[in-house]
Order: sequence, then C-alpha cells, then structure tokens
Amino acid sequence: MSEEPDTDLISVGVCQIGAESDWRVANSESIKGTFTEENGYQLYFEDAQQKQENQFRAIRRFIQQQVDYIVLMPITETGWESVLQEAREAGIPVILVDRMVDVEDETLYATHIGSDFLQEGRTAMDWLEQRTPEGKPLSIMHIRGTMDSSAQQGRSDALEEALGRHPDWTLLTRLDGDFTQAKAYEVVNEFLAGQPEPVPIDVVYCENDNEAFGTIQALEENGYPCGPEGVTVISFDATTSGLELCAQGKIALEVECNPLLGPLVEQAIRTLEQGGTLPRQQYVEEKTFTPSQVTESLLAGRTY
Ligand code: GZL
Repeated sequence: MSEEPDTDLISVGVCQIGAESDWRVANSESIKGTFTEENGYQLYFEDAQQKQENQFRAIRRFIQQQVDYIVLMPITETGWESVLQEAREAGIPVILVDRMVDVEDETLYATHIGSDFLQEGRTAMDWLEQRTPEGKPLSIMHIRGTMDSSAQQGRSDALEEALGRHPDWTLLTRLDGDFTQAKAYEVVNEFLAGQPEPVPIDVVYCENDNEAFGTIQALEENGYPCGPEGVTVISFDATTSGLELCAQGKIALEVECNPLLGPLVEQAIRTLEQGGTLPRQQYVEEKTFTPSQVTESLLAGRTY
C-alpha cells in the first residue's frame, strides 16, 4: 500500500484469512462490495493465505498507513493481544468479523460481528437427536475445521456435548480437514486405507461444506454411499454447492453460516463515525436446510 489514504474517504484495512472455502470467498466479496469508493471508503484488503503471522503483518501495515478502521477475520482465537494493543495505541478501532479472538481485555476490539458457532453445532445435534431413536448406536466420523478457530471450537464442542449425552454413540475418529476440500479428501482416504476391513460409518460431521465435498468424494470412492440409504452427512455453511448436494440427498442437514457480513460491518463503522457505541457481540440470523427444503427458488435466490 504505497499511496496515502484519500482524506475524503473513510480508510478501512481488512485483514482476511484466505480463500480456503466457498464461504470465505463469499465473505470477501461481501466486504469488497460494501467498502467501495462510491460508498465513501478507501479499502485496503489483505489476504493472509491462512497464516496468522501474515495477519499480524497486515495489521501492522494498516497501522503504519494510519487507516481509520481495521476489520479483522481472526484465523484462530489466540495470540492477538500485542497486535491489538498496537492498534489501540494508534487509536484505530478494530472490528472483529466472523471468528472470535480470546483476549482478557475486551476493549481491544470495538465489536464482534459473526456467528454463534456453538449454537450452530447444537442445532445440528438437536436435529440428529430428534431423528435417532433413544439407545440406537451410532458411529460418527468427525471432520474438524481449522484447529483453534472459533468456528471449529464451537462446532466441535457441540458434538462433544452430544457424545456425552449418548453412551450409545461412538466417535469413530476425529480427522482434521482445515475447512478445505482437498485436506478432507486426503485425511478421509488415509483413514479408510488404514482400516483392515470396512468400518461402519453412520454419520459424518463435517465442520464446513468444503470438507463435506472432499469427504463425500472419498467415502463414495471407497464404497460408502452418502444419502438416506447410506452415510448421514451433516455440514455447515449452506453454500450453493452444499445446498445442491443437500437437494440430491447426499448432505442430510445443512446448518447455514452467513458470510454476507459486509453491510453489518459498514453499519458498525457508520455508528462509530457518528460517535455511537456498539454491542460487544452481534450474531447473525441463520437457518437449517434438509433435502426437501432445498427448492429451485431457494437455490436461484442464493448469492453464495
Ligand atoms: C465460519 C467461518 C468458517 C466457515 C468455513 O464463520 O469462519 O471458515 O464455516 C470457513 O467455510 O473456512
């Protein structure tokens, strides 16, 4: 970023995680579509390629650039104290978007706008409990998202809670899919190749759609069909591609995670510009979808 910020525009430094998933791409598009010059903003957008140290570097660049606001999508929850203190010392408000940070001093950020990941997971577990007769054994494969991210922690905690309620449910394995299709495909194939004989898999709990895509491909290539007569796949995000697989019955439950956060972030900046105060936490509305609920009109109306 060589040019000095244009003083008529509100300068916003956005520190994005990467482009690891359909969800993330849609989230970035929402931000870029909101913070345009015609809307009164000068946008500095940094893609950290899924590395926290790149996020630290980007935030320090924004501080040097003396942007008016920093928008941070923190890849993981820990390690943020010093760089957020530097932003505060520079007098630059930080707005957290999507995932959360784990800091003692909550005044290090102006607000958090995103999802309640634990509630998303609990919603998925409520659905699974309602459709599973009491006492029926289940063997569950868990594909975790990026470790230490709040999305992974919340969704994983909900599954652990449910396993604690159901002694008849067995956790077959926990695999780390890092929210990507390629990694999920790799680790599921590795797991299946390591089994001396076919294993019973009743449910696969994928912590985002891109993991579900890779998992379903690996399962079906290894003779485990996914669907009403086969493996029950639970996924998060409800992207268009995820909903299309849900409509086909390959994903039994989609838990929506809304990536279109640009307008809410802009509202927060406008409030701060007018000297207003913000709630610490702003959760977004999210729904769930089962195959019969994924209609043509729903798909036609999806923008991500
Ligand atoms: C959730 C977000 C997660 C998505 C994944 O808000 O942090 O990261 O569920 C994305 O698709 O990679």
